[in-house]
Amino acid sequence: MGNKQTIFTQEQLDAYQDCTFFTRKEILRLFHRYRDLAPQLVPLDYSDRPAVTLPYELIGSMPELKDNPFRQRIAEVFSEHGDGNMTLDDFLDMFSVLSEMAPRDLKAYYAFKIYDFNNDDYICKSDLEKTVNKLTRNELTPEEVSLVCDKVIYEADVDNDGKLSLADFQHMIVRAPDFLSTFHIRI
Ligand SMILES: [Ca+2]
Ligand SMILES: [Ca+2]
Repeated sequence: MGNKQTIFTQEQLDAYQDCTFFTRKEILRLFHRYRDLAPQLVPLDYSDRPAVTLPYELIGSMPELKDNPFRQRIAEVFSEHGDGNMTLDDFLDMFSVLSEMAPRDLKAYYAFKIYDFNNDDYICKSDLEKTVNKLTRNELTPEEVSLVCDKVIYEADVDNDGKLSLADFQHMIVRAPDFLSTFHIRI
């Protein structure tokens, strides 16, 4: 009997490599980060795809996320059921998009979803107010936040419907890259 430990099958590792920006080594390292959050829940053998989901509270307390004002939204957007609880696949997806290897357009796509707090596929003024409050860590007065949001919408709302579509948003972040600044995480 060999004593070589198998966490993933070769096919699983190939698939993870194909759908993330990670190397095999990084995928295995992230698996162990995930497992270390709850060793009693996460088996060391994933070859039969166990149906394990870790609660948001564990994910959001990771050092890479705990100071990120968007951590809960990030976890919600990447979790399969939108509740912030994550399978290993959700977890790998999340860190892949947040990694420095992910292209800006992909980050922008997810940033848009994260800032769309009410999930209606638009960033309206109230979504933007929540976003600006978090980005500025509540250091602006409500009046200042409102002014910033009006200005952003005025400049970015190309089709003039009073809210930002994904296309409006993609235009905007070319000029306001701060809106992507919380989406770079080195793990
Ligand atoms: Ca919205
Ligand atoms: Ca618009």
